[in-house]
Amino acid sequence: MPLTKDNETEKSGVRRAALVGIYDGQTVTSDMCERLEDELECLAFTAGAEVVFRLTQSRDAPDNKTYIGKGKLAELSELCEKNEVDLVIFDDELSPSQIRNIEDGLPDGVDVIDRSMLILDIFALHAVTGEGKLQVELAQLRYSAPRLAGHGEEMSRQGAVGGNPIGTRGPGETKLERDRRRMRARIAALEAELSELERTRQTMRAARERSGAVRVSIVGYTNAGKSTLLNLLTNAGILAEDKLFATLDPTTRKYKLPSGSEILLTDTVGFIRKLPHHLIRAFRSTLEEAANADIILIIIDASDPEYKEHIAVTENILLSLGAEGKPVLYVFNKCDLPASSLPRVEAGKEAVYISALTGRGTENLLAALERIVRSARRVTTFLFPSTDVRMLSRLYGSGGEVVETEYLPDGSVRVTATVDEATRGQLSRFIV
Ligand SMILES: Nc1nc2c(ncn2[C@@H]2O[C@H](COP(=O)(O)OP(=O)(O)OP(=O)(O)O)[C@@H](O)[C@H]2O)c(=O)[nH]1
Ligand SMILES: [Mg+2]
Repeated sequence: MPLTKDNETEKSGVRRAALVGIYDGQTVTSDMCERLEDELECLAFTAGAEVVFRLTQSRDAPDNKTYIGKGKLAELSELCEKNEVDLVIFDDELSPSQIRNIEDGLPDGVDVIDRSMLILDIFALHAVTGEGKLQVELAQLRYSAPRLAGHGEEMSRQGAVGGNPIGTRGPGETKLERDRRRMRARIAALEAELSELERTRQTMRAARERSGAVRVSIVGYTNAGKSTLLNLLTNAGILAEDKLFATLDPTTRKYKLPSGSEILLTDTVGFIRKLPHHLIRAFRSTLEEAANADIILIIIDASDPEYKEHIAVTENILLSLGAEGKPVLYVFNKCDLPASSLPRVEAGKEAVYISALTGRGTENLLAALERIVRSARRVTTFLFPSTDVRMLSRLYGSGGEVVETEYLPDGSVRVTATVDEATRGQLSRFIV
């Protein structure tokens, strides 16, 4: 992909990049734009590029043809020439025609990529497991399919002349058509392979659910410290580093809370603003697994001035994955670092303050978690033998929601309901 391309810069391994963004002055102020570009620079750095300069333009909306205005594009072209830049990164997803138009306005040999492509590149660099690699490849193909350049469309189609030669698409097919067909075939193959893997994972998930341990997922903005926290608690040995999207594959570890109850903690892929929808789609099953936990820990980098935006992005992605109504604990991390002010959450939400690096504050995190585990409701199936059917009233009286009731021929009753830990404890001998 672009950041490790075959030109002279490959010798040093680093491409010289420029960042381009626009801000409207209202939803995004120039101050905020600066910080958003810091984030883009981090992404570029993570992907192996060196940012030489940044260019921003204040305008209400992107230009249809060239994203930035014509004059600005000319300025960008000059700056690229002067600074020997060979890669320009735009902070938004560009349309295929915008990419072409911008490239036409820049010196030869300068590549244009957008934020989505940059994030896809990072995912491709960081994917480790087979499933992660397949998910990234699928997202990349879906992203590039509509962007395949139209070169060759004008090629002759002799083979197609005089009817439709069944099974001999070869000579009549342009290179573009062939590329598109291959892409479609590869996409279909990847989808099939991934759904097979997903089935295996569902079986494992079902086994975990039967184990009765409460599932707690650690989610949050990329680089917030999710993996560091799981490592701190469970010595999971996951790679945690100051790079964006260090983790792509979920890791689950058992953890015993001080009171003795066992939970399953899962660390998963991080979120970011404008996370390409192709990635969300390709990683949907991974993300849904995180969102489907019994309890969600949202980890936030408390030292980041954009922390509120990070919370909003995280909450929105969780909502889109169907996690509404789950118990959430907000965990402000990196409290060992200086922050401009003590970050807070809205009234009614619960927050703790920790440093996953030094371990400070973990006792508060665990105490809060214990409380939530005790009150968290979980879907549980009970089987009451005919002799104990009266115990049903205790279940109904617990305030949980009954999902399904089944009266079996032998007089026993099987009930699936969402119940809290206390009720689970009282009725534990009936749990299936
Ligand atoms: N100062 C400080 N640094 C921390 C703390 N927690 C994590 N870090 C650092 O922040 C960086 C990111 O940590 P990770 O645990 O990889 O973050 P993550 O949320 O798993 O990130 P992704 O997997 O990339 O989404 C690493 O360099 C950590 O050492 C903390 O409490 N204090
Ligand atoms: Mg991580």
